[in-house]
Amino acid sequence: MKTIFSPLHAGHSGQMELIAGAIVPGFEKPSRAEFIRARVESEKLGPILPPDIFDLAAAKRVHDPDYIDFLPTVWPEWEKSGRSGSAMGFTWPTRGLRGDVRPKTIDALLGFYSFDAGASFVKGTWEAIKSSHDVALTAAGLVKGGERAAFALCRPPGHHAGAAFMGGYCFINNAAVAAQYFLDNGAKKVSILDVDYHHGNGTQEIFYSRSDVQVLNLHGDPMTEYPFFLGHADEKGIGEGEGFNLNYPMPFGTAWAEWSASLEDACAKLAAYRPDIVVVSLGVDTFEKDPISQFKLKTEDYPKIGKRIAKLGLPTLFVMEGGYAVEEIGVNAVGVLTGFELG
Ligand code: OKP
Ligand code: ZN
Repeated sequence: MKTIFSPLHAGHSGQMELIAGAIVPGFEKPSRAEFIRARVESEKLGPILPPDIFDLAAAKRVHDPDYIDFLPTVWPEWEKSGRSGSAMGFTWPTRGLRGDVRPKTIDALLGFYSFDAGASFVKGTWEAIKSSHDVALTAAGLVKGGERAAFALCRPPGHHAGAAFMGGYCFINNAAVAAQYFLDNGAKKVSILDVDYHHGNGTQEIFYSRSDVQVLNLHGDPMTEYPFFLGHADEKGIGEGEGFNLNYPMPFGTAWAEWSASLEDACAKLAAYRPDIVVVSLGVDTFEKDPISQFKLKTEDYPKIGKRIAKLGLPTLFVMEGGYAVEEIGVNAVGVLTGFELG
């Protein structure tokens, strides 16, 4: 399968994040994408191609246009206000505060358009976000054009980004943009299968009241794991979307036996939905050695994930999400893809 990759991801580097009481260098770092790219090459998965350049119309089909227009202004505004470091908010409109009135200063807007301090900007961040979005749409175009599968080597990731918020290393929801692109170009139904360790709260939020996108999420139980405030099993969709959102929260320590049982159930539900296309939000932070995650999948499990997805027999777009055990991220992510190709 072809891989779409842009070197512009590397401009999003050196950003800081707030975690466990300390401001630390971001776990979501450029070497992640480079290890994956190197493994795609050494495993001879297929050609690695640069993205085409798209305008933001497709992104604005799933995100609020105001939010998308805000993103490129963040770093220039931050610099204009005399700041350096990482641009991130520190005040969020939670319960009891006004989330419906758009404020005016950069600090206020960063809070307004975020749900946490986990998506911060440096100088090259917007160009990286835009390239990641272009990567997803270019790879989607290959699948639309008839390829069995394609790999969007996206960085930064996207699944925590909602219609009008960033967070959790995510800015534009690449998988959601791609799913909408398929619907706008002939598909009637798309399934998004999110196997990242963290619940894809943004993807869930974007499609929660819709029946043309089925969203299936396998993840750490939000009672104990980030993003904490979405991803419970009783969240099934609303209105028209009722029954089209499925969550599989699992406890710390979950290994292949239990994880794969959830995957099996999700794949059965997915097959019953009969989508035209599958978008896989591919995170490999389920890995036993992931530094910020608590599942116990092993390197040998990743090809089995790909194989099971291949058994669905549907055109498939893989969109890269998380994975922070940088040394092994390439082996594990590409393991899914080679498992798919052999499956
Ligand atoms: C992104 B993806 C908050 C830090 C908490 C965030 C984890 C984001 C994971 N400042 N950790 O789903 O792999
Ligand atoms: Zn994750």
